[in-house]
Amino acid sequence: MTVQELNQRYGARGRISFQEGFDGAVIISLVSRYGACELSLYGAHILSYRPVGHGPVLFLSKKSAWQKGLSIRGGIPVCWPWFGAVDESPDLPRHGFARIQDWTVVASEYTNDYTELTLGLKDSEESRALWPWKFELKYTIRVGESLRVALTTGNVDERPMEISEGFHPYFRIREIETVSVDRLDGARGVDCLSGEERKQTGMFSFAGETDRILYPKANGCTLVDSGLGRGITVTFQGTRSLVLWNPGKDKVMADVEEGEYRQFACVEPANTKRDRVAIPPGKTHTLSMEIQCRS
Ligand code: TA6
Repeated sequence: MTVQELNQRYGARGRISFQEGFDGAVIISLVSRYGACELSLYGAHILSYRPVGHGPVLFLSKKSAWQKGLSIRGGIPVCWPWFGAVDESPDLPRHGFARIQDWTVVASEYTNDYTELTLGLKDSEESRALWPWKFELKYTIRVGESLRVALTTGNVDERPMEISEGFHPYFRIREIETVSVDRLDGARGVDCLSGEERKQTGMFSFAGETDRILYPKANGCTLVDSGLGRGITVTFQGTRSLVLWNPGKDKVMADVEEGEYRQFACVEPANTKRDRVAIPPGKTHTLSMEIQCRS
């Protein structure tokens, strides 16, 4: 569908609009009385979220690639149908292919309290060449008093399916050394850099390059940012684990400017390769996340 057709069919003045973006991607704006969010149909990638009364909640790298076929650095990447790399097939795209494919618009809805969009992705010749399963993905994004997202995997194949997945939000912060994450005390977990099983004690902080999987007792945590004087609460369903990542000062990344690592922290509800989800034929599984910003 063209941008004009999308606006005619799913748009709503002042609430939902579609426009041409980078490299032929469609950019969508969702507005409610509590805040606004922008996303690209390419990758179903949330690019920005700004609640009323707060600054931007998400980080976007100044050096992000804006080219189809490449992932966007920042915002909320959707990692599916695998999280991270596929060890036995290192040439496969990291974090799966959902974030580097064009999605379609399935539905839009708005009320006095929220604005919502549902996107879809189905298997294709391209996807089956990477991952030989038939699937139907539905991704719902709701901007209300919080930002709520839900990713539902439908196994429309005749065989059982196994996925790993995750939301990979880049939260904008003042300074990586002055943020911490609460409610992770006592969580068991793994340091992905050393492979060491490690239990978290006290508030979690990002000391240098950080890549940890934690299994918190609660299904939520708050990224406490003393620099910006705010907390970003992340609650999640459909997984028991969180990935916490920051590349640190020494990791050179082509799409992250030198020093930019200080301005973001990733707190990722995910079913990683250690926690793959089995979905029988004809069944579904949903991973959801809610983000709320408080001063
Ligand atoms: O956040 C966990 C992680 O898997 C890290 O290991 C790091 O690779 C990060 O994701 C970013 O991955 P990307 O493929 O987007 O560069």
